[in-house]
Amino acid sequence: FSQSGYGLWLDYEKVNDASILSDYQNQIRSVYFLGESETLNLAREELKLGLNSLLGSSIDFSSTNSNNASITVATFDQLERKTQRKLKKIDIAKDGYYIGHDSGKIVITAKEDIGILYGVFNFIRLLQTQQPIDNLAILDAPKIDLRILNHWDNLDGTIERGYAGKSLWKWQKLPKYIDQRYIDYARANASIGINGTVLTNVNANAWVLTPSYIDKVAALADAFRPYGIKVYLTARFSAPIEIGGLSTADPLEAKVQQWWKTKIDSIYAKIPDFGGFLVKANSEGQPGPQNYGRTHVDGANMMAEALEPHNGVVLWRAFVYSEHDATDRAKQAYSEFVPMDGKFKENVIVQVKNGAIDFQPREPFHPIFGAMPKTALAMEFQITQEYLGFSTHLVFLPKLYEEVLQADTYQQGKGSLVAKVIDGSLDNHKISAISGVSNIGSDLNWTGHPFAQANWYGYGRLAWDPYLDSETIAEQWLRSTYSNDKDFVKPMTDLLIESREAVVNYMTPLGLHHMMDTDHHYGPGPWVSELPRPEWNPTYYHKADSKGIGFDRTKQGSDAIAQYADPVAKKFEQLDQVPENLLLWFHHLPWDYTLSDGKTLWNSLGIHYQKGVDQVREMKKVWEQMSPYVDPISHKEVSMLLDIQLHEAIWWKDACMLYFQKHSKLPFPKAMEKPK
Ligand code: GCW
Repeated sequence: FSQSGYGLWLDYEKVNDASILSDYQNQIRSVYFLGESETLNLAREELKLGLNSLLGSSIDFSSTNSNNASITVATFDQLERKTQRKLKKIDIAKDGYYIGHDSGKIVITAKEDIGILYGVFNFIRLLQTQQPIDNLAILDAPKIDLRILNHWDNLDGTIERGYAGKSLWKWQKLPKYIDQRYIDYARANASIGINGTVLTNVNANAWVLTPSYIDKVAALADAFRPYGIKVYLTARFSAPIEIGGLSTADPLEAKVQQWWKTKIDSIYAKIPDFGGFLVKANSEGQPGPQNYGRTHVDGANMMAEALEPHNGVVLWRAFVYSEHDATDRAKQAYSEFVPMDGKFKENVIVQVKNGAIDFQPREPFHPIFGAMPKTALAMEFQITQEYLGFSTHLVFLPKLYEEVLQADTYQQGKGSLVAKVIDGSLDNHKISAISGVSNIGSDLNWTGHPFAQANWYGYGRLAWDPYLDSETIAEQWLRSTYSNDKDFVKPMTDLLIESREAVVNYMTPLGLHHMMDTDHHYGPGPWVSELPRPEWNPTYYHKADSKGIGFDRTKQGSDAIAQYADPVAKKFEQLDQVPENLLLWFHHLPWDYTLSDGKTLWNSLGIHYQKGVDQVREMKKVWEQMSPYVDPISHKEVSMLLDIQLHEAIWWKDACMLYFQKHSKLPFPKAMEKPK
């Protein structure tokens, strides 16, 4: 499996460092594992597999003999019952676990079965990454309640913005045929703490809500349940018309409300722990409450009311922009949603993309974060690389996620981090959620690019703990997936971390955005200006002309900056304070504008494009050195992908600079390689 990458970060190869191995072998000889349940059985099997493979020996497992077992695994209650002693109270949060030492032996405990599974996976990770285990005291629990993948999978097996093959869901063979892949998928997700999956595209097909599909969804839910994963569906707002025979989907009509209620009850009859709905309404042509003169609140609350008795939630997306307002797309979601703060029911979570435009290589954080304190807000990240070179370019996205999560909204003073909005701690929300648009498909290696696995992994780790740093995540993934050798781990961690800035440099440096070519969003298209909706044209975003470049979002321009809290707005507004990497996001500046390092804007642009190209060249060089640590097939695979990435980084540089030169009429900076 290791050659194909199918085993992801869960290939438990034998520990290759002799002294670490013997240390582990000395400390782990037998396991006392208590309890029986579907989830606990999975945890037991996982631990067996992990220990036997990593230690290269057969470890004794018992559920009766606790004598001298080197590891005890049991829920807290079971532990107390069995040992007949009151244990020191450890405050383990829901879904959390504790790994520690008790009288010199290792204990893995949790309140709930799922916590045991998470604890086991994390214990295995310690061994995989060759951490010391002689003095453990790890109390860990997820900081976000709903840690969800969003699949943009269509019922015909295609995936919108999917670059790793077809959908995993074999609708035609369900419900009776349970593909082994569903199990492997659930296991991988559980290993990083993901606990929810939206099976279908937000551009939804109402058919998934018909009884025969619900049976299929129920079969998937049954397969995922032992791994602690709930299923969700996307609900097409006009479903009452399309599959219900009604003449309207007006959320204030009693018969529409009744239709949803009956529908939802029938889903819960088959799937008692169904998670709820994700809804894209009145966005990019999708139907919604506004078709009937109603608001997002009317629509979301109607569904929420029907889901409430079952503890289901509505994830209502805030990704809206209207063709009727051409001034600044970046302002629209905020303008529409912030006035609705406080009007949504408690089981509605408004799901907001990380930035106000659309999953660009770099965007400032979405101004909605922190600005709707009375509403639970979910983060929506894109794991699939729609605007970042598909599954062809190597880009480590946790670096991007971290930047957004760590951004300070200042909505309640310094320290009002986006992460605190999302985990609910800033505004004391009962429920918190995070979504990642999946990059998973039927490709043997799951994600198209072998390194795109790191983005799935990293998303999961940050969903569990949005305060983790991306370097730690990179290192853990590299160690678990490839090798613990320091000559591999160090340069490759640096490479992963750098890869994000590289893509920004060769695609959209200095705050440029949305310059990708039409529809497919692959490759440069800064010249595109004739699409029917103005905000689909790259020219709308960079506004290059003979005088200069950039989108003026200051008071003199669209004033989008005013949507941020004061200190942030001031920073973005002022040229001497705005971060240079967002300069042209917020300002329109002359070509000869001088940057802080004394270079002109024009020259700096060329230098950034060049830097992106150079960074990819460097990535290639580093990778070439890595062949001792990676199997030859995987090594070659990534080498070929990096070749394409380099070729395309040059394409981006040349295309953009040649196009901008038509406006600036200036010679290319010396440091830039001339287009061929
Ligand atoms: O990023 C854009 C994509 C669409 C997508 C939309 C959305 C699912 O180009 O493919 O539709 O956003 O997020 O709804």
